Amino acid sequence: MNAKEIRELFPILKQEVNGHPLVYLDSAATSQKPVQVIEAVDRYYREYNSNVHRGVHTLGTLATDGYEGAREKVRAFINARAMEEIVFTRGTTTGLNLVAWSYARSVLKEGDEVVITQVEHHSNLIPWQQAAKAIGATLKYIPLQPDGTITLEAAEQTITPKTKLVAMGYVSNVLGTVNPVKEVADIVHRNGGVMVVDAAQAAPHIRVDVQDLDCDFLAFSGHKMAGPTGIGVLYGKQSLLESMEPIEFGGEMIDFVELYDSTWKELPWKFEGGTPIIAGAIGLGAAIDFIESIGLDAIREHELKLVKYTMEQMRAIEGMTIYGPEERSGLVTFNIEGVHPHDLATVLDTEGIAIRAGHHCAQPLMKFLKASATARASFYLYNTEEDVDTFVKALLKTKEYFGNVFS
Ligand code: 7TS
Repeated sequence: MNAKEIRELFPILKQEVNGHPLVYLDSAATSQKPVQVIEAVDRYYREYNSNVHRGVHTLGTLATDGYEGAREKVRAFINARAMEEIVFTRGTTTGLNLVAWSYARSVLKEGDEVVITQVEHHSNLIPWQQAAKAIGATLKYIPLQPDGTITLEAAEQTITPKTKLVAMGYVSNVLGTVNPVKEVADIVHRNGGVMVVDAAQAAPHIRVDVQDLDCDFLAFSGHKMAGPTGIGVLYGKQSLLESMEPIEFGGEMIDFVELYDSTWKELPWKFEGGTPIIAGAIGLGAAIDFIESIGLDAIREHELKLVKYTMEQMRAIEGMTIYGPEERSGLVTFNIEGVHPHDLATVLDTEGIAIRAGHHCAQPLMKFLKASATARASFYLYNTEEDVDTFVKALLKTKEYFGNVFS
């Protein structure tokens, strides 16, 4: 299937916005959903909506099978050893917070080190800031190269036997950098720590294999990979998850409850207190089937071609700054001299083009880039070269407009 055929499977992309065919270049914020995912969620609500893990009635069994079937799809998708290692969460943010609240706060001690980078999304930065403060641990940053990349030498120098936890994004949501998380995990393990991977921008675009990476925890969101909002995954090595306490208590996650004490269900359910995100999980399962039917290699190849095509054209525009290294995932973050990114995004919107402008939830990285804000175009499997052409044409028009107004 080519990108145009794939695009046909996304109903939202068929509309006009502000009188122009929609060009959606904001998939790093959230991706659009194919008809297969929309229908899977719709079918659940129309045909077998019911709570899970309790009823003996037919709909309850169907809902439980759908929910747990989705867990197995996630397990296979990231090549985890066992379904016990797959915890459904609300998204990447919730997954990382679960590790910070449960694992970090119980295992780390005063004087231990937590290591992250200045590239991180706030969701993979603030939970560690807060945990380090609460514990009295030291938060350390791996120094960046001028283009925002991380070298293994810098990682080796920063990570020490005092480092009990390293958290790193697999793919940057601003620079598109694909970080060497497997190699960093090896450094972390040699020093006796655990490796946490933020795979929010990786899982939709590249093959994530938790056994190959040998990471200890890995979090991602369904909504960035063609699935519904409100569902995400925390992978954790079974022995670590077993040693951890839940952070949410109530229904669904208990085994026995007595007046003054209670016991928890086994993995993964002890971390899934309350009625779970049933429709979301079923939708995520359908999204995984969809992605696998296209193939992650094909998705990656398509995005690399698009991003190369885009950057070639953008570089020809005078006053253009493109942030990040040449080698990257399917996104371009940039600034055009004389045009504020918010103005740019607003003008592009009048032409039906959706891009993101701002700090992209990465204020420390903006500081490193010496930019208060940037614009970002991000691609997914449904974007075409025509989308890029429309986008570049609109960039030129906007630049010319602002040049004339302010000169
Ligand atoms: N980590 C990274 C690398 C991200 O890009 C995002 C969301 C998150 C974590 C948080 O994911 P959530 O699903 O829990 O919100 N990134 C973006 C973005 O780049 N634009 O909008 C959201």
